[in-house]
Amino acid sequence: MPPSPQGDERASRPPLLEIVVPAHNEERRLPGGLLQLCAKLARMPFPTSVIVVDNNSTDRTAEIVSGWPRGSVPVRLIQCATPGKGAAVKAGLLGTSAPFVGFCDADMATDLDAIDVALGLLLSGERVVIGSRAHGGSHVENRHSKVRELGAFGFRALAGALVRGVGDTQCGFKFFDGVLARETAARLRTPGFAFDVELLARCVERGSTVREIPVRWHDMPGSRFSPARHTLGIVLELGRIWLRLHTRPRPATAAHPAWEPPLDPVGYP
Ligand SMILES: Nc1nc2c(ncn2[C@@H]2O[C@H](COP(=O)(O)OP(=O)(O)O)[C@@H](O)[C@H]2O)c(=O)[nH]1
Ligand SMILES: [Mg+2]
Repeated sequence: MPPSPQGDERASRPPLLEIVVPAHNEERRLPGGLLQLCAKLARMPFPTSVIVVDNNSTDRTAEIVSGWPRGSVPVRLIQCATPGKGAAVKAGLLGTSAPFVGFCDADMATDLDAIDVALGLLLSGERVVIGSRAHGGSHVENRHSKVRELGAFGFRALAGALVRGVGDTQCGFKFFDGVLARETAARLRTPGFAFDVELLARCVERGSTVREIPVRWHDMPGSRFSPARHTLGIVLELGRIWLRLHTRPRPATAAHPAWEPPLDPVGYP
């Protein structure tokens, strides 16, 4: 279908909301996911755009994005040389410029209606709004194996010690004030699946609260996550996050401004 003149006009305006989709070898799930996301964003009454971040996929992921038809929601591709979902989300967030940004998974496991709630909260002053399968109002359809469930239980216990008070750090559906997201992404060092923990911990470190919202979440087949391949890496990542957060100087917050040396009246002209 050719792009409509209104679509062209809207797509040429700077987006108010930009959404990052990390994607690795997603030729099967990405087309359906992008269709859903673009349809949802096209119904929003302001310009939006999508950034898909690929890590040298060996399938048609990149081609699908570069050949995505022009419409009212521009979709662009970023290639990230560093492997891992965390590295991809970091590259995507750093490629944004909108006042509000977020990320979601290519499989759209989280029902996209939650974008309306997230954006409403950001507009009313919240700076970090995340989908939470632990929220009492969430509807979660989970088909994970018992092994993955057990791993998730252990992960939550460790992650809870790093970002206190957050019930679900791992739902792939997070929205932010754009400036905060770009500042924290610039400091993000975790390349793999545990990156959400570091990202949230850094937002909290900068004085932001994390608002969890209910989601409708369906486990989708075709996950890139393998308990056998990824568990050890994730535990190591959590250990490194702990070290980074507890052994480096903390950034200044409004409550704890950075110490600055007093002006030296003698050396000052
Ligand atoms: N760019 C990139 N995306 C990744 C990588 N690993 C996972 N993803 C993406 O992260 C999202 C969540 O992955 P998924 O396999 O659904 O994990 P699960 O929902 O936790 O089982 C999907 O969009 C994946 O394509 C990676 O190494 N690079
Ligand atoms: Mg998934």
